[in-house]
Amino acid sequence: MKGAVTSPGGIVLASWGQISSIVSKADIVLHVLDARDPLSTFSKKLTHIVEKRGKRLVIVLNKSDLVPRPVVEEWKKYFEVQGYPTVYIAAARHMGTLKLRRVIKRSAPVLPTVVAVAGYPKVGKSSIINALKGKHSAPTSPYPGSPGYTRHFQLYRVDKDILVIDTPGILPVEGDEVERLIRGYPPEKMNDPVKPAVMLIERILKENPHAFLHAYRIESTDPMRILEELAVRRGWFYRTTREPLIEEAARAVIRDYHDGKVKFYIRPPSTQSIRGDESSGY
Ligand SMILES: Nc1nc2c(ncn2[C@@H]2O[C@H](COP(=O)(O)OP(=O)(O)OP(=O)(O)O)[C@@H](O)[C@H]2O)c(=O)[nH]1
Ligand SMILES: [Mg+2]
Repeated sequence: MKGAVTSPGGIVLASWGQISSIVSKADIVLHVLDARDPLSTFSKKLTHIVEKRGKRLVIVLNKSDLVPRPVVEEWKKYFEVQGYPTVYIAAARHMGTLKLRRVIKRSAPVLPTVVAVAGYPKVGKSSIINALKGKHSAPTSPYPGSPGYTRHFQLYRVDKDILVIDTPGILPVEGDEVERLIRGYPPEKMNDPVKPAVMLIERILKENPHAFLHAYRIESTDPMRILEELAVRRGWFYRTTREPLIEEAARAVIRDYHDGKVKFYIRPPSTQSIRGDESSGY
């Protein structure tokens, strides 16, 4: 198997060579998406690899506890219309695991079956394995690169019929820029956390203009003002100039997004297709 790759932020990721090799070994691939923003965490390249090898792909919308039920139901329909069996779960709360187990067994060509879990960093791949197993076996962590994140491929037995392979995250180069930045760098190691935080704040405000009022009691809807006010409230100032330390506020916003403390979700587009053109680029 070819070696892993490292993100510019120093996070160990799965290479496409490794993913291809794991897909070849698996019967089913769970493509885990963040239910709050499924399209930004969807990898067309992964689905093409799975389809090319004739394996079954199941979309798993995780963190569905952070999204209203009717919205996650809409997303489920959205992906099913595109031909993907789809399940929504909240792995951290062990919700939806019976359903997921059922879909795995129904999709399996033979039992016992080998299932690979793949997706962007921090969508909850390892948490899903723990939820299926019913106990904490696969290490997990809250932020990209924080201790416990997945660096190696590892096989877990979930029950007598299901073996699951945990994988490090993937970050397609053609993928969403905000996600590549906030999932490719540990927040504390970002040289410029302000740019991704501003992009993230803009995306969040577009869907939920009250997100920062609810999260921080900040009324402004200007991204830089939000960062300044947050820094002031938390007492984060440059020692020399006493100006608000907006970099620290930017890191806090990114962490609070990962933690689900800033409330946000996207509704599915009504017509857009995610399948795209097979010949388009990779
Ligand atoms: N709210 C919520 N948080 C979740 C859920 N599932 C996982 N998380 C949290 O999301 C974070 C990331 O979970 P992991 O299982 O480590 O994610 P991963 O995809 O394996 O991450 P990498 O190994 O770094 O690629 C952890 O803090 C989990 O507690 C969920 O269903 N709801
Ligand atoms: Mg993991």
